[in-house]
Amino acid sequence: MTKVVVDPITRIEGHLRIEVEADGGRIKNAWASSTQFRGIEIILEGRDPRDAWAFTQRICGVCTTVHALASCRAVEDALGIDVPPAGGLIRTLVHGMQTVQDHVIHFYHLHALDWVDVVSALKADPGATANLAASLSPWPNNSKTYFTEVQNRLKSFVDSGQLGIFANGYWGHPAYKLPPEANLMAVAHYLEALDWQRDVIRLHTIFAGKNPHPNFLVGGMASAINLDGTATINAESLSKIRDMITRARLFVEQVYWPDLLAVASFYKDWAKIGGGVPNYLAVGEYPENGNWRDAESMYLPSGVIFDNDLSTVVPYDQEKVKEYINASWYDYKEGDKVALHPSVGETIPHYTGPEPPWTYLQGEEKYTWMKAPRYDDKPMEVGPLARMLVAYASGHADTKEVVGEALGRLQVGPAALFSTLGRTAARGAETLLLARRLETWYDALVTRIKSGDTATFSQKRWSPDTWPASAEGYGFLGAARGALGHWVKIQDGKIVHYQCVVPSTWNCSPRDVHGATGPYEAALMDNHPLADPKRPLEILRTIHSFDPCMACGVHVLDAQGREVTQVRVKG
Ligand code: NFE
Ligand code: MG
Repeated sequence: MTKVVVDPITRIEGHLRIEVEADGGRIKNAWASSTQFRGIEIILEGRDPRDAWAFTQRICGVCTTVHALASCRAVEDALGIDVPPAGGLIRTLVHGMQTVQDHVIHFYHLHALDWVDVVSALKADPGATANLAASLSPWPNNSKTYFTEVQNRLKSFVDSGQLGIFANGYWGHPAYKLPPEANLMAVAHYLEALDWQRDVIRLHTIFAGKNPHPNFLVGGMASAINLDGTATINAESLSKIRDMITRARLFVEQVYWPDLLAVASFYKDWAKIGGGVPNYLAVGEYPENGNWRDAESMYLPSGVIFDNDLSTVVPYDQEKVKEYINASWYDYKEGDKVALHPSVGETIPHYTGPEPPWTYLQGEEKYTWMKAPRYDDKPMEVGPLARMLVAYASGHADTKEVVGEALGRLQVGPAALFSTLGRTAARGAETLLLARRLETWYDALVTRIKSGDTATFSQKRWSPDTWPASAEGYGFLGAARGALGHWVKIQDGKIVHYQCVVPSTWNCSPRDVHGATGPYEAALMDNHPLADPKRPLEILRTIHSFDPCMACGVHVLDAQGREVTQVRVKG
């Protein structure tokens, strides 16, 4: 057995350590550890619930809207606050564009280089690259001149001995399969996506003041609409929004989606690797009438799939969510073996591991700062794949069309979705659906505004005098990385209890009391190759396919700011 430690996993948000045991070119066992502790749930206690969104939003700088929205919903649920439709639709647009931007950044900047060899792109013929790109898409930038220019930029990086943002890749690894032209095309789009994402996310600055960390408001949005105003959302700013939405859709349709399918076609063996946990959970998202309480209005449905069975979607019930800590550096008052529902959840940090720098955490009973959320006592994968599977199995027409297109192009059946490649393809499919749907939501908002319905905020229950002495609420969100839940208790106008169960906590969860592994661990143990333990490219492929965010997942700071930066391989 060869023991391999990858710490930190790069091109993610936060601090993630992966340990595996491998034999004969396959991974036999895996442990996922989040190595940094924070404390957001604790610092919310005693605060005004109307401020909670701004604190929880700082959990993460990547999904910079999602905790704010989940928090607003939790407080609105507790206090019986309704959001006016125009305010709700603005939230849908803000969250929708967030997800589209986040998924595209993930593909090009966090994940593509697991599949795309930057150094090989130097060998590409720019004319042939232009022909390849033209065969895939009508995107106007795909000319020989353009690819020559990108290749020259890359050459100057390499000639200077500084690959810059492309330093430290496993270039030349035999698991890279793309021809040089496909590599050059993808690198060009990597660079182009940097400009694109900056432009389209300006939607947040118009609707919510800034990005990252746009402004939200319990009871609606702090965005006044007056078509004739100058400091409000007006006809001119709406037309800018419309342009951003079009730009978002065109890039996704003509660049991201064709690139993804083209790259995937060279890696079809990854449709049989890295599935792992066979259970999938989606909470539903994107209220099309602006009312998050209206399950019927959700563009993407909620539901749960067990054992890879796409014939049955079980309704989601938040009461069935519980968190274990038997393998996590926390205590529960009732001991280590129980699972607690988040409404009575406890955050009592208690580090019991060895003094860093660690040799191995495997073999320790507790090995991570992640708790282990379970649904009906089962580990669950959450995220775009879970959402696309739940939607597909529920007969959601748009999803069936787009996922069907991908399966047809790759000539694989739906079972191929339960894999590393399936996870990455599902994220692209979801991006395409949302990028197209943004226009529908924009039109719904404009129709409302034209009819004179411009209220974005409800003041009715703003004052604490109107609140009950005690209240309890649950807010959910179909966040970019998956199902997110916030649970709040309010007493005499103040927060007395707050818990977040977050997408990356689900996916990076450790073993539970039954010994069941979390999704990252299970995926690495599912028919998983590791050709060269010194260059663990395959581990990156599968872990990145989940789009990990440790900041979200632990949401709870290492006071000593420890840094652990080696990749260690022990024979
Ligand atoms: Ni920090 Fe976040 C949340 C996670 S969702 S990225 O919630 O996990 O995109
Ligand atoms: Mg939590």
